[in-house]
Amino acid sequence: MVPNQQLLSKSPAVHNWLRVKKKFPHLWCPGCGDGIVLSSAILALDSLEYDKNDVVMVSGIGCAGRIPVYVDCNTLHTTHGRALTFATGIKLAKPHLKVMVFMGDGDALAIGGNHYIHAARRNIDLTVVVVNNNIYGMTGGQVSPTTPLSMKATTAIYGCIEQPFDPCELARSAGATFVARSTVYHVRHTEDMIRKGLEHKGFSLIEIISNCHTSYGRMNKLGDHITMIKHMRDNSVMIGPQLDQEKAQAEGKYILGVLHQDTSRPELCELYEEINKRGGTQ
Ligand SMILES: Cc1ncc(C[n+]2csc(CCOP(=O)(O)OP(=O)(O)O)c2C)c(N)n1
Ligand code: SF4
Repeated sequence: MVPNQQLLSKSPAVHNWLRVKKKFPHLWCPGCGDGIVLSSAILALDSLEYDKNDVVMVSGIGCAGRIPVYVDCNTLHTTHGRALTFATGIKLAKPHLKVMVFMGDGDALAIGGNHYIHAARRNIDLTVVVVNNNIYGMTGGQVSPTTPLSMKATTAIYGCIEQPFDPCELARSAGATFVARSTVYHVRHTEDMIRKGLEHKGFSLIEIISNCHTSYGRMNKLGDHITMIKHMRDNSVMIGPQLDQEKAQAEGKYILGVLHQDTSRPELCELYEEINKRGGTQ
């Protein structure tokens, strides 16, 4: 596919950060939220004026795991569920690098669930974006740890009977020091949450609610991508002192914004550097 020159000329960030000639066309279904997450991440990086050579994007497998493939920086496309282990190694070896991780909900919380809680517990300085579409998108719609109760999947044809995880609550209770949520409807807000995550020193989790209309939407008769994204618009509330969180949760609203930030805990690479400086002495 010949890149759309008109589109490119309008957005310098696209010129700067995408592997336009090598990797396109992308493999996502038209209307998939993954493209919005990709552009928001690029705009966040661009606005912070990071040098591409200092940025690393790591992912596992899945539709969301394809996000780094299209970005012109250091990228590592690893095995399903293991992105955080590779990212941890990179960050410990080269702490000056800005390491981002992109995962789907299955990748992050099912096969990768163990790594998720331990990376958060360690408070290592990674910016972790979990694209939550409530399903295994790439493999055709199996149930994931975020599939809501009673919703259908190819492996839950009568409706899901398992209690789902809240990725933000899980990360926070495991020790993440920055936790935020947005949706692919809230494009600028998504960019802002990613930017704030990048600026935070420590384990940052940004959950982006996204649409998989092809699998999850079709199986649950949720309509096309536009209908699903409008549903996010109509069912989201911003966190703030006025918000009755319990009520919002009971009404099934998505609570968006920075849900948790703690700047008091030391970051893992800094502690590791201190030990190295002491050379093993007490
Ligand atoms: C070890 C291993 N197990 C299973 C798979 C098959 N597989 C590929 S992607 C995927 C799930 C993808 O779902 P998710 O992580 O939620 O991402 P999405 O595609 O929805 O973005 C699975 C099970 C695999 N590639 N490797
Ligand atoms: S299968 Fe779902 S998650 Fe994957 S590209 Fe299509 S819409 Fe997106």
